[in-house]
Order: sequence, then structure tokens, then C-alpha cells
Amino acid sequence: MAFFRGLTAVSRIRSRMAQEATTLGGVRWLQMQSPSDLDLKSQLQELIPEQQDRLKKLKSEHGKVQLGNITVDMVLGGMRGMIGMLWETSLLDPEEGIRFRGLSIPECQKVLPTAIKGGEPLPEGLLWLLLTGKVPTKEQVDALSKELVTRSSVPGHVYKAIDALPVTAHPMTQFTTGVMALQVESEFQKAYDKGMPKSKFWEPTYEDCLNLIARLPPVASYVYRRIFKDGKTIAADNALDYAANFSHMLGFDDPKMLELMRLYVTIHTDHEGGNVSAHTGHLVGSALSDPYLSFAAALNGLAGPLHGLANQEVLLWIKSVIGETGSDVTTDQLKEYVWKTLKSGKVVPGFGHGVLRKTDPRYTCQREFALKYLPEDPLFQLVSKLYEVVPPILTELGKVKNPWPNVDAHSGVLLNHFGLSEARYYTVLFGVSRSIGIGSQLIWDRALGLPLERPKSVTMEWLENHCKKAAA
Ligand code: AMX
Repeated sequence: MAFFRGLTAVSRIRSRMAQEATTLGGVRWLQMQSPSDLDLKSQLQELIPEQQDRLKKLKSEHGKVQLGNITVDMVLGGMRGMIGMLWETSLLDPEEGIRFRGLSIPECQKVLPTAIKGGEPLPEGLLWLLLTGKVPTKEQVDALSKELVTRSSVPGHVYKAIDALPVTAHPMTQFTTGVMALQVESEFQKAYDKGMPKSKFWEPTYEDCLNLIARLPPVASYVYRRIFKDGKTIAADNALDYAANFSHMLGFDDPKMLELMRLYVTIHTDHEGGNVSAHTGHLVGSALSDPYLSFAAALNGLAGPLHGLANQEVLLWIKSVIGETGSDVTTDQLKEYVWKTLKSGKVVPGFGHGVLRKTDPRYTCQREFALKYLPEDPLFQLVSKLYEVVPPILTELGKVKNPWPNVDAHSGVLLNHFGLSEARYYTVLFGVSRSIGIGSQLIWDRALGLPLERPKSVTMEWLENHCKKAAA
């Protein structure tokens, strides 16, 4: 109810020229008119002191409040359920899924500015939301799109570094190499080497993160065209928004594909802080490694099959089902194939999650996209069938905590439908999107002066002795 009240308020706000504010899920909505209102950095500058005070107050007034007990299971179980990190940009509810600064995916789809009427959100709008906690106006998003264009030029040595790799190298290896080569441009590193007060750390971090976000689409599309299109690159069309330009540079100009790319880049940005890529970016950044170094580390985590590589694995898995059974695969054949995968010691890609306990809303919004634009696509229909077949089997295993599909179960068939069929490339798209979430949090990490991450580890002997003492 509060949400719909918020929506009505937003339409009212948007039609007015005066400054006004209302609240939705803790998110402030502002429509303002001065030129600095179109400048993201100025907006952040205003917000930072108040958030620094908030953190100081939390520390001084509630620093000793307990947040739970750590059990041996948690230590041995990949720290599941252990609260250990501050992550401002998004929060994941096991039942409901992700909320970006308090807004669920359907809410973001309703309120973030779009390129076409009733279309998918522009990722620049989500970047603005993640950084400021405020829903931007279309003017603010357009200004940010333009700013990203001005930051998007990639030095030639980056392409040479990628070219030094065999063309057969995995796209993620080539992409991460490109990010590492971009690192020589780091403003943070230069400023740190010169010397700067801690209170200023966030400013070159902001420059690096925005530059990084802006430069990833040309680098990523270079990798794609190098591997799959004989190295024939396509120049940027800087009149387009961020995601549409990325799609264009990859070689896909169908307006529906542009919409898909806007949706894809928006929903893959952020998934709170504990997932492998986000946590890695944050951890490496805590050593004051610059955003390029931090993000390259994050990408290496994203490249694992239990994390971001799962989107590649899903499409390859679906195609191997069809290869073995033919395109008219029956439910029984599908069940048999799922069991065969499990018996071979592999996981069923695209299903399960470390935190979520329901169907991933990122899956649901992609399904809605498919129902709108490609309901007859045979691979989409197979994905729908998998929704019925896989969860009961995973449940039958008795150990899987969440048998439902995650984001990766759906993305591949959508991309494949519009001709982006090279599954090995998919995690690169995920990586481009992740820069928006990880970059936003890195800026806040430095603005809030968050410390070096250094949790305590123990040995099995330590745990045994501790448990003996506890029993006595
Ligand atoms: N297929 C087969 N087995 C699965 C499974 C799946 N889809 N999901 C979980 N399991 C197994 C685990 O491997 C584990 O087995 P083990 O005890 O023998 O090691 C057991 O069930 C319990 O695991 P869990 O607590 O339910 O999940 P988790 O937190 O350990 O792992 C995840 C989460 C995502 C790695 C796991 O569900 C998985 O491997 N899924 C398939 C890969 C995938 O889709 N990854 C993408 C996730 C989203 C993302 O990061 N992009």
C-alpha cells in the first residue's frame, strides 16, 4: 500500500517543478532543479557527512550490541548466516529476494526511468539509486548516461594486453586481463602515492569506479568480437544509453534486445555483500587496493561455476539435453537427464542458492520478459518445464536447502533468442553489470572509512579444544 502511495506521489512530484520529497521503503524521492542536481558526485558529496555521522553514532551507541552466536557449523559451512559485513547498497531477504536501497525488482521496474514508455529500467538509474539511495529523475539519468560516455575512452594498450592472449582463452580471462590493463589509469593509486587525507579517499575512488563502469562495455564487446566475430569491432553509438550502446557494440541492435540488455544489466548489478564477487571486491578494496584491482579480483570469483559461470553452464546444459534427446524432450527424459547430471557428481546449474529460499525474483522478471517477447521460443519452453521437473528432484536429495531456480537459470535462453548464443561469453555480461553494484559499495566503503577486513581463522585443533572446554 505504502508503495503505491509512493508511486502516486512520484508521478505528482515528476509533474511539478518545485522541490518536494516523499518516502518509499526508506528511499528518498526528490525532484530538484539546480544544475548540481544533475551531477551525481555533487549529490554524493552532500550525503556523505550525514552517513558518516550515522556510522559514528552506531559505533558509539550500539557498538557492543550482539548480532547472534557463531557456531562451529557456521565456521565449517562457508560462514552461512554469519553477519560480518556492512553493505549499504542492497539487502537480500531469503524469502523475498533482493531489494536495492529498499526497492524490490518489480518496484524498480515501476519507478526507475526507462528508455521507452513502459520499458525496462535504465541501469544508469539503478547506479544512481545504489549510490544515493534516491530514485533519480529521467533528467538525472540522462545526465549520468552522458557522463559515462565522456569517461568511456579505453587506452590502446588495453586492447594490446587482450590481444596478447590466445583467442581461445576463456572470455572471462580476456575480460579480467582488460580490467587489469585499465588499472594503470587509477586515480586512487596516483592520489594515494602522492598522499591524501583519509577523508578524501572516496573522491578518486568515485573517479575510478565511474571510469571503470564506463569503460567496461567497450572492453567487454572487444572481447566478444575478438573471439566470436573475427575481431571485427563495432564503434560505439554515443547517443545511446549505457546498456543499448553495449548491445550495439556487441552487434545486436534489435530494440527488444536493447530492452533485454537494460533489464539484464540492471538486475545483475548487486546482491548484497556476502556473495563471492561482491565480498571479494569489498575485501580487496579494504586493503586500499584501487577499484580496478578490487574489481578484477571480484571478476575472478564471478568466473567460478558455483557463482557467475552458472549462466554459461545453464545454456550449455540445456543444449546438451537437446543434443541427447532431440528438441521434443519429454518430462521423463528431462527427469532422467537431471538424475544423470547429479549422479555424475555435478550440480544442476541455475538451481539453488546460498541465501535465497524461494524462486529468485531475478528469474521471475526474466520469465515475464520471455512471456512478453518470446513465449514460443522452444528453449524458453524447456526452461519452463525445468521449473516443474528440477525442484522436486533436488528436494528428494534431502540436502538441498533451496530447490528453486536462481537468476542464471533464465538469462541464457533470452540472450540466445536474440542471437547472442555463445554461452561461454555470458559471465562477461554479468561482470559488466556487477561493476555497478561493487563500484557503488566501494565508493561508500571509502566514504565511510571502513577498515581493513581481517576476520579470525582457527584450526581444527583449536575447534576441538574449544568444544571440549565448552562440554566440560
Ligand atoms: N544441484 C545439485 N546439488 C545441489 C544444488 C544443485 N543445484 N544446490 C545445492 N546442492 C547441494 C550442494 O552441492 C550441497 O551438497 P554437499 O553437501 O554434498 O556439498 C547441498 O546441496 C547443500 O547445499 P545448499 O546449502 O543448499 O547450497 P549452498 O549454499 O552450499 O550452495 C549454490 C549454493 C548456489 C552454490 C548451489 O545451490 C549450487 O551449486 N547451485 C548450482 C550452481 C548455480 O546455479 N550457481 C549460481 C548461483 C547464483 C549466482 O551466484 N549467480
